[in-house]
Amino acid sequence: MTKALLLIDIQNGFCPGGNLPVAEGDAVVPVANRLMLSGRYDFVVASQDWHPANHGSFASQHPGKKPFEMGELSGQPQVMWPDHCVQNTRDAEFHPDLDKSRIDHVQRKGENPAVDSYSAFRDNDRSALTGLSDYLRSKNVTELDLMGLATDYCVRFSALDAVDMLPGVTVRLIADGCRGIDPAGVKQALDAMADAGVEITDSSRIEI
Ligand code: VGL
Ligand code: ZN
Repeated sequence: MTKALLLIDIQNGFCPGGNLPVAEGDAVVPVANRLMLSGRYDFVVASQDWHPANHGSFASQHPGKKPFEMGELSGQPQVMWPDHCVQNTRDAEFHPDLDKSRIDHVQRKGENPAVDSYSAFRDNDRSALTGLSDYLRSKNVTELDLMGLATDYCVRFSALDAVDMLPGVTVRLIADGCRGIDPAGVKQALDAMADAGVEITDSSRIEI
């Protein structure tokens, strides 16, 4: 068995004080640190939302649009986000208390201004891959535990892609290591992940 931990977007931008703050987003940091230190994992991967300043998911790029309204990007429906996680800004950095020394691989995403990338595996239009599935396959990962921010967007899309793109790999969601943007969206996300075959668990029930 080869186990990997996938930490989704534990960045300043999604924590209190950031540009797209998730309520209690910083509460996932100690959970991540504890799991990384546990010795359970052979590999730790952290994804990083890494947008150019003109990213098309930003309301600022669409005259007349306000953050959190629906809009369009390259002809597809797109939530209009506040500017967030712009490359080389503090907002895009990992939370300062996250133990970076335990991260083996950083997977950046969301660099193409014309498409959003909630999933750490591929863009929302499913055309371009980030390379994460190849990385995990090259390490012969058989169990993938994931957690992070935000439950209803990047965690959800990453978990569903993990099931879809890594057949035979056991995918687990560590629920107490996640926080979401919208409570109704979080419930839908948990249902969708469970329906797809993701095991929903939490850090206290994970075998170290
Ligand atoms: C995310 C919205 C926009 C996330 C990223 O990490 O969940 N959400 N970009
Ligand atoms: Zn983003």
